[in-house]
Amino acid sequence: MRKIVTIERFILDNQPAHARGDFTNLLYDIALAAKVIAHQTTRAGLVDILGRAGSVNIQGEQQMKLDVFADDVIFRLCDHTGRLCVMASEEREDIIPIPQEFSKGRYVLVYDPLDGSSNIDVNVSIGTIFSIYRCREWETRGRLEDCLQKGRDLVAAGYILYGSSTMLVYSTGAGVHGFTLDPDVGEFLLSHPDIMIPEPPRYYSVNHSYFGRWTTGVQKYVRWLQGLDDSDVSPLSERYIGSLVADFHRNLLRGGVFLYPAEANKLTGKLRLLYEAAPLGFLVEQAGGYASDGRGPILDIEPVGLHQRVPMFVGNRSLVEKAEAFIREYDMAKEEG
Ligand code: P6P
Repeated sequence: MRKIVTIERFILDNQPAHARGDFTNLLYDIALAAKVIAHQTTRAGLVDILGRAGSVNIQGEQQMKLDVFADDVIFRLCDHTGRLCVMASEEREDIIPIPQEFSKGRYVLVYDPLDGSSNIDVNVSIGTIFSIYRCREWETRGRLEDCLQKGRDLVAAGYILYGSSTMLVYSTGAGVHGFTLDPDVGEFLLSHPDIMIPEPPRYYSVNHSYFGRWTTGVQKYVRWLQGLDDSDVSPLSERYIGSLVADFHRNLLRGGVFLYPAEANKLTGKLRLLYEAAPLGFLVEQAGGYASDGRGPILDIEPVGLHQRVPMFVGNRSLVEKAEAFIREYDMAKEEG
């Protein structure tokens, strides 16, 4: 029988050289938030927490009761611990300062409290995504600049997937590790150590209904993924749940590519750089994959706004680089005239 390793034990045994109590305890805080949110998501159908909260978030999206709950849990678990200098949530317009009455810390927490929340009331898996940066300047309380950091500067990132089981997957820059929640004892136990995206890839994930809105390069790439037009790719199955964390997780464990390209009326695509693309890009590179906006690494994009969106191609490096090749040949060449 494999040894039983709790996430707390794993974090402590594997904390990076720069980490002191704050960093390690911040990861503990996130694991606790995951347990609290998981407890509600698995009961959402039983308690009055389903459905719309009657409010709209900064994205103009109807807020579901559960994503407001998740946002509140993370904030209330982390605002007073003295580990953070500032927070930013995908559900809120501006940065979230640490209240004056609490001491400030050395880290920044950027999070999407519940991505895919439109799937809540049809019982499809949903997820929380988090990113941890260092504060740029230690002596000042957190500012917007502390949140606007590129993915290459992440010190940790991860997600919680609320599905058939609840999993927490994270990296501090030393590989990607997955933990599965044992609800009976309330512990995340190490179940997927040292995750590497497998070869050959098996899936591609995209919303085909937008085919007519994509550039020529993206259209040709997707047809290539489908094995059409003299494609040389080994056959891939199409899997698209419409819940980013679930689609990403499947491709991470089985090999594949997820893409949400730019569209004629959405030149920057739909997904958010800070809350989705950068943390998942950090994870996939730690797992041997690659994340691109179609022209270059997601992790090298300098954010200019909290809610900045980017096109996203993420998964096996070979598949993502092929997307860049099609875009270079059919879109960028045309742009350069
Ligand atoms: P579409 C959910 O709303 C989300 O932000 C991601 O979780 C998901 O990958 C994407 O949007 C789905 O978008 O346009 O295909 O419905």
